[in-house]
Amino acid sequence: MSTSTEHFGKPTARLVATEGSQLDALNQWVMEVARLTEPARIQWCDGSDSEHDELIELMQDEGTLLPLNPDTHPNSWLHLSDPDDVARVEHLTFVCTSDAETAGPNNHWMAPDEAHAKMDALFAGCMRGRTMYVIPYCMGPIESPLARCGVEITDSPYVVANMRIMTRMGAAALARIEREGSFVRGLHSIGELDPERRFIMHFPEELLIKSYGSGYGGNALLGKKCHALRIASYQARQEGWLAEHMLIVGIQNPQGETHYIAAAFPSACGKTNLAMLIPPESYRQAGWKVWTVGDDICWMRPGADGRLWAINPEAGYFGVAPGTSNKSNPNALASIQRDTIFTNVATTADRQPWWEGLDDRVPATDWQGRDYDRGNGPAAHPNSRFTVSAKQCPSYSSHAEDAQGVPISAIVFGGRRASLVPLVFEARDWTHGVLIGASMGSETTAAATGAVGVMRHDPMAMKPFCGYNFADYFAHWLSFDKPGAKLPKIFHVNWFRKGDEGQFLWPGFGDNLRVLEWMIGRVKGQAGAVDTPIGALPKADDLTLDGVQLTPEAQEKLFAFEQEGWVREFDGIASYLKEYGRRLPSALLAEQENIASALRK
Ligand code: SAT
Ligand code: MN
Repeated sequence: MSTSTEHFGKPTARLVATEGSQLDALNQWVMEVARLTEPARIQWCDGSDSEHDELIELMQDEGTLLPLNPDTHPNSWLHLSDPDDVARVEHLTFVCTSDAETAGPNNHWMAPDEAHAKMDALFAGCMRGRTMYVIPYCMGPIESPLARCGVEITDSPYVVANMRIMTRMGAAALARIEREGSFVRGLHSIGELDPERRFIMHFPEELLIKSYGSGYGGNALLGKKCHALRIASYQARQEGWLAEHMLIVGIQNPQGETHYIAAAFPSACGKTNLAMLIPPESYRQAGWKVWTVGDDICWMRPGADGRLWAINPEAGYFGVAPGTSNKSNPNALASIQRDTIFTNVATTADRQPWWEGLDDRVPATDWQGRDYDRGNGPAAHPNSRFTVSAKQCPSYSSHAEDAQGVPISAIVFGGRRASLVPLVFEARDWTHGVLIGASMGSETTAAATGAVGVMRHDPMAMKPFCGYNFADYFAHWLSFDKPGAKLPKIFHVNWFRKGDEGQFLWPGFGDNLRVLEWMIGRVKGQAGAVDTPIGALPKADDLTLDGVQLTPEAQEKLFAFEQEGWVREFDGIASYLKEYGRRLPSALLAEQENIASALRK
């Protein structure tokens, strides 16, 4: 394929479709969308360098992409969003299943007919004078049986440039679509970028997404949250696998064994940092190594050996910039020195990208392109991002592209909890682990619009992303515990516990490896722990802590089981789970009740 454009109305010479084939279906859909949106041109994207160069050129001419310093950051660009379009919009995100119960209390629901009518009215004529880009993409290594394909239609060249980094886009994906039974359709337009005319609609029964009025990552790069989590979680339930909001990291010990860990944390809670962790000096000297497989999404399914095998469906990182530094995440920083798209960061006087927490230089312009003025708030938007190919990460795992995925030894759940929740604890068994995931709470972050720092229930960090009723999702999780299964151990962590003065008690970042080491020790039956009603907790001396300075308060609180607080926590968990009514699996309720009564003893 080439990147030349075609005029709407002419037959699509681009694709030679045999009757009844997927490409035929794709062509028909593209034509249908073109009739609705009336673009001036249709461009089939092949993901080539020349196509990319043309798009970059075009966006520079339009002023939507600004060059950064080519000496310090070659091939890197800055995109500044509309100031009202800088995060996911959970209140405008819907799951449109024929029956409201299928979507569940965890989703906003709209009847499919009503949603289609609403969206089609917005899309009518919305691409007049614009180019309509058709992006065939594959989520996951192109040869992997776990991977799934989709096609996004968009009028945003910024979306095309990001999808090229975040997915396997172009000819190979199109060939796989031709081979396969189905693909996910995603229709996107930036529309007028008007928050009053903005909706992100999912039709899981039709494997279809319609997104209008936002150009921001999670709302517009439809392969990411819309496909790889909301639609994929729905498909995964039907097909017996899991689509999760998890990083995947490989921990190689000095004996050369690598254990892969999948960890779920809400957006902007450190998934990218944990996935790219640099071991503390003493660990490095002893021979520990950390390998990054993925930083946001994990698709896993049981293999023939009964273990869970996981792939990262993405090909790049859409990471939070603020706080990323040579100290917090040197691998991320090394990754983004070239060929990177920055969104809503600040710049220095010599046009280098800059954000709070990077270093102590003073920026020249802020995320709205204004001269920097302290009085206007942070220079970089708190949810400013970098988009970069996974391959640029120095710790990128040589197994990240393995078609069968990597075997998972441990699953970790975690949130931001200033109080009560200890550094780490382990589930007694799978059912208990599922309850731990279902009971997760976390303080909200800038990744979604709305208040920051508010505690909310966020089961498995999937509250914004599960494409169906959480009650059915928990039942699906429980169903993996069957004869022959060799399931990973499940843990809960809290890197964000605070002391009485409001300071973080745990150093986090590289030192989190100490906790992962304990988990691997537990997996191998070697590390110690104390049983409590909430699970098995390490004592401070079950972890390797030489080299970290913990205050007496930290020593105490990070490893403490605070019975009274947990009684109250479990009351909260009980009322939260009751929202799911009779659909909630009885095994989960029984587990919750058993622990609640053990806590009262
Ligand atoms: O905006 S995204 O959904 O892509 C990133 C995130 O919030 O996790
Ligand atoms: Mn995420």
